[in-house]
Amino acid sequence: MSAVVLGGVLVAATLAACGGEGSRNSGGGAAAGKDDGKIVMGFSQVGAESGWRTANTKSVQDSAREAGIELKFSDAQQKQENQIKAIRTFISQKVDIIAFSPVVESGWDTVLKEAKDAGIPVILTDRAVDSPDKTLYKTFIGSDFVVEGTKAGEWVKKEFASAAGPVNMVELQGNTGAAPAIDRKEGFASVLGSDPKFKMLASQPGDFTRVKGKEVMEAFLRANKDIDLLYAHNDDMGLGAIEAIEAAGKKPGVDIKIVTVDAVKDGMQALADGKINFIVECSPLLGPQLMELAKKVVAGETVPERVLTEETTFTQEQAKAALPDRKY
Ligand code: GYE
Repeated sequence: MSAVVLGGVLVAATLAACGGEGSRNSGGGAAAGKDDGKIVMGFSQVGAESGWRTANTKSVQDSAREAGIELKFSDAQQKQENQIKAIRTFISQKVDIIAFSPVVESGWDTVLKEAKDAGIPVILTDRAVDSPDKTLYKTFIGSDFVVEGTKAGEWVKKEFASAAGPVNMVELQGNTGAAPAIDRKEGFASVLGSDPKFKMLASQPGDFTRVKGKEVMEAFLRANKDIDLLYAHNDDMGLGAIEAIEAAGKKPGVDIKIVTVDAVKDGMQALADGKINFIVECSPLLGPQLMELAKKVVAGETVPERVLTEETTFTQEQAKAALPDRKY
């Protein structure tokens, strides 16, 4: 693992634990991985913060195996510095391609420039970066998070159409600075923000985790006696909040209506059980398309700048029907 030293001790340990085998190629820039015809992909994952993330990791790992792509997988534990180290390690290992899901939007230009200078193409998966220089990556595959927020807002508007108001809302955001947190907030506010009937009482990060979702919801409940609606940027935070709501003696889905994003199994179950009222789907199954794009990029083919994921929404009845076949 000598090449790993460049990336720092922490990442070396992470990669070793994940079965990374260090530098197997002997120079020659981006083409170095092709000595046995096998594409080598370095993948830096955000973490394991949610059911969505677990399903996404499995999709990437399974698809790499099926596509015959060797995957060097690194888990950043929701820390940007770990992702930067992992990417530097992949560069020093001369992988053929780097794919990553940026934990936050900003601060990637330097490391992306290093990859570009080393001749290693980068694919963004799931989350975007805000770099103005679009030549720093080949393509971005993932959902339109603003549209997801808009769908959530539109449901709320309809659900409370006949209510006199005010409709008192609270919001659990994803981790600060993450594309889905910024965009889901923006999409939701674009529908309800200018309507005086809808009042956002509090909006705070719950980091996309159940534990934090519960904790922040407890604080919301302590500070606000009359909450009509919770908008959680993912199912896991919504599920944590449900525990807090029940502990406060209220009925989730009835006393406080809940809308979330993702549609992972646990979320869909809570929706079918009447504890969540509406879920906007966000598909984590990005693996197959990612591997297809990676093969094209490594072969020098042009790929679209943006690959959008197709998604739907679920009511309680639709969740009951969809649950038996739900894969994640
Ligand atoms: O919604 C959330 C996860 O980036 C789309 O990250 C992803 C989000 C997903 O932690 O559950």
